[in-house]
Amino acid sequence: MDQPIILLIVLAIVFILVVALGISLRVSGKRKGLRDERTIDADVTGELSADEIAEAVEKEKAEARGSEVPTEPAGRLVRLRERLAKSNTGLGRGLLNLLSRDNLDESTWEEIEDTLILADVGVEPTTELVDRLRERVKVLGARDPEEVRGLLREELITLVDPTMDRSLANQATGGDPAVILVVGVNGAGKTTTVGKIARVLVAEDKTVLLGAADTFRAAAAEQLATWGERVGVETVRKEEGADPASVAYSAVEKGQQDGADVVLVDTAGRLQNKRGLMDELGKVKRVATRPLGEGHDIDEVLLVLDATTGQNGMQQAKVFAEAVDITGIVLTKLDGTAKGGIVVAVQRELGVPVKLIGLGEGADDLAPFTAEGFVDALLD
Ligand SMILES: Nc1nc2c(ncn2[C@@H]2O[C@H](COP(=O)(O)OP(=O)(O)OP(=O)(O)O)[C@@H](O)[C@H]2O)c(=O)[nH]1
Ligand SMILES: [Mg+2]
Repeated sequence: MDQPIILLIVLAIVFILVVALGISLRVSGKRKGLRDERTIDADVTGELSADEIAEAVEKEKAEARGSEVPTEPAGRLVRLRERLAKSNTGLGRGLLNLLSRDNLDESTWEEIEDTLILADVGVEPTTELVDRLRERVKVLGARDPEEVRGLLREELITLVDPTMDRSLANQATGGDPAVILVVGVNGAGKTTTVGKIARVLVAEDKTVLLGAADTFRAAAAEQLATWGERVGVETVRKEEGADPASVAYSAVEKGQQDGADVVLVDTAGRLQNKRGLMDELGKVKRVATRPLGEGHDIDEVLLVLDATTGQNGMQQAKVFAEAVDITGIVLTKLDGTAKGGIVVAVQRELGVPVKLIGLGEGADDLAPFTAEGFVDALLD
């Protein structure tokens, strides 16, 4: 062979070797970079507990699904309590200021009554509370502000009633999903609340399905489906003007087939008169659980009530309560009002517990209601 050809072949082999070496160095450099990043992550986050690792895995999974990740429940409650405390300073602070006056005379007690009534507590519960508090302050001769605060706390908790069962139907029984119907006047926050509840349930590892039984306008089903996507759950919907009861039926049927834990049914609030409301909600309620057979009635009917609407809202709530048996109340927009007293009034009026409270428009702005937690937030 000619010498130049041999030289060319040698050069080509050297070239290939150099390129191969270059590629392998780059790859190992990238790997090292990744390793370094991971080490930094671990340094920043420190030791991860099993829960934190599980949460991180869930987060990645949810991100892969393209949906948002619910905040961890404990953190959410702390944040919500802060917000509730802020929004209700009017009531709690007002009462504490009045009670810490040197002289608790007749006019001071009247002012205490006025403060409670202005916060929508209702006349009857207010009178009860003030009478009991007056009696106890007198008997105990309590003058120390901390002592008086303690008495007020106890009496407020009694008024809100810590003995009520505020749990929510949240799991399948015998293969049947729990069915929750959400009702209330338009704008109260029904659709938002359905989204928020779904998110809490998803965070608890429950399988959830939404039913868009507000067929009054196409945008309603759209809004619900958007919440569904956000939270990572499916929405059963039909065309605008479809029979709401048939949507509820289909949602529950699918929920049962899919082995869902909970089916949440959103309804329309825009009903012209009481007769129409009774007919429609009554039918939705009856038909929804038909796929589950005899003996499985609806598990929960939640009435969503806007806390800022005061007496007017209470009147509307009564109409809904007459139309359909309510099992729990969701009081929304407590972030926008100092009138937290409506909790007491609405429970009295309807005889059912406030189970959840809405404290903002965000997906995590929903908290379970407890008498102690609520009163402590008022008095914070
Ligand atoms: N600040 C605040 N806003 C809320 C809360 N809950 C709902 N909203 C807002 O209230 C408005 C009405 O909420 P929706 O969920 O659409 O009310 P809806 O009852 O479904 O209304 P219709 O479908 O028209 O009957 C929206 O702008 C919500 O973001 C809450 O707890 N706090
Ligand atoms: Mg709606």
